[in-house]
Amino acid sequence: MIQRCIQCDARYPLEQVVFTCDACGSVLEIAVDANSLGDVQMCGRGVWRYASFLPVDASKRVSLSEGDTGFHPCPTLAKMYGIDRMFVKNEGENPTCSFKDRGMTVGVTKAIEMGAKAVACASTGNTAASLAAYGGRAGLNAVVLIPGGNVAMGKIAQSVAHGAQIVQVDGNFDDAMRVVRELSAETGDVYLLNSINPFRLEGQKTLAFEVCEALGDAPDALVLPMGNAGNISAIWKGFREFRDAGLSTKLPRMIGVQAEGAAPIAKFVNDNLDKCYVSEPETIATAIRIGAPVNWAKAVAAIHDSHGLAATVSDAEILAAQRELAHREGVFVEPASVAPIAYLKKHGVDAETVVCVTTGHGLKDPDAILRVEPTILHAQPTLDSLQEALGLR
Ligand code: AN7
Repeated sequence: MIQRCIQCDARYPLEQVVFTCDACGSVLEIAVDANSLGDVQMCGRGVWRYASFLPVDASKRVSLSEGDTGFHPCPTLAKMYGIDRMFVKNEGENPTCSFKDRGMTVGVTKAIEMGAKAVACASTGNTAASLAAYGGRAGLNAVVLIPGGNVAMGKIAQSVAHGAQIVQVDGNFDDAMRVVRELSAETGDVYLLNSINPFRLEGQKTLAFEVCEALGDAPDALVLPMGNAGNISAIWKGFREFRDAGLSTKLPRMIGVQAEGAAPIAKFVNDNLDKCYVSEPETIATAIRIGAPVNWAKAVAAIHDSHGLAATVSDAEILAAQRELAHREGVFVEPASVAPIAYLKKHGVDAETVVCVTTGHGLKDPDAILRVEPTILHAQPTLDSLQEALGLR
């Protein structure tokens, strides 16, 4: 395995700390020749089951048993939306309740291999919570930069609990991202663990492997939210590697969904913009309130190569779908995570088997669900009063 520039194919050894190509400035990926993996050994469960596909020493892993998340059939919603077979891969069932843990277990293991003293990220909340947990466990100082306001309460609570140094930056996520990149470039000891780090994305690709194993092959379509677009890139890479290793036969269409007010990739793909960027991104789905996605080039390639698409949904559609998924299927996820469901509710999909990736737990952001005043009945502690409150008499 080696690090490779996705644009100009320049190569860098795995031991080199480098996030963008010295030659052309584009992002890097880990080149894995899955054809040559031979008989792949898959033992145990979760991310490390797929250690043969990962570019770090599994015996030194920093792990909290990430991956192996719930894979839930959604027959009620499938029927409502006119879809043959619909599943939710619920990444809220990871240790810190988001998909970031898949990447962080590999990324922090890499940080230890590289002798880092500290790990850092800019984050809309979930990366920070995950970095704080894994960094703390590994004995590293964790530095998390969050945008001013608009970070969900549960995520901040996690970063506090895990003992991170939390810096609120006067600006949005994109500003925080720029300055944390400057910090890690300046200070060799601070290892950057945003999704511009290709090692982190290697962990995230294992979601594709789990889905293939659960279904016996890849689905026809995979729908997921996009922010920095690391996850769609990672998962698409995973599907290709599993197929190249002879472990699956199909590839899914990759459907990336953004919130209307923060949709640089959907606009870039659908409206032929010359730059993948929106200023002042705004959405209730604060996790994906991102205007300058660092992995846009990888995501655009994934959408193009898979014959997929990039779409948008409104905040109102997100909130409606959030309740519908929780109510009808018992799966409560945060607003960003439900963008794929909102998309399917609105448009359906021309595919037999569809998998939605719900990326983070609903309790991360209790304020979002409680924006609409909940109906809470009141009763005296007597049977009469209870029956009356419930309208049973
Ligand atoms: C719940 O934590 O960017 O497209 O800083 O928390 O891979 O960026 C979070 C992103 C989707 C988008 N769903 O994933 C961060 C951060 C949830 C998220 C995304 C995020 P990418």
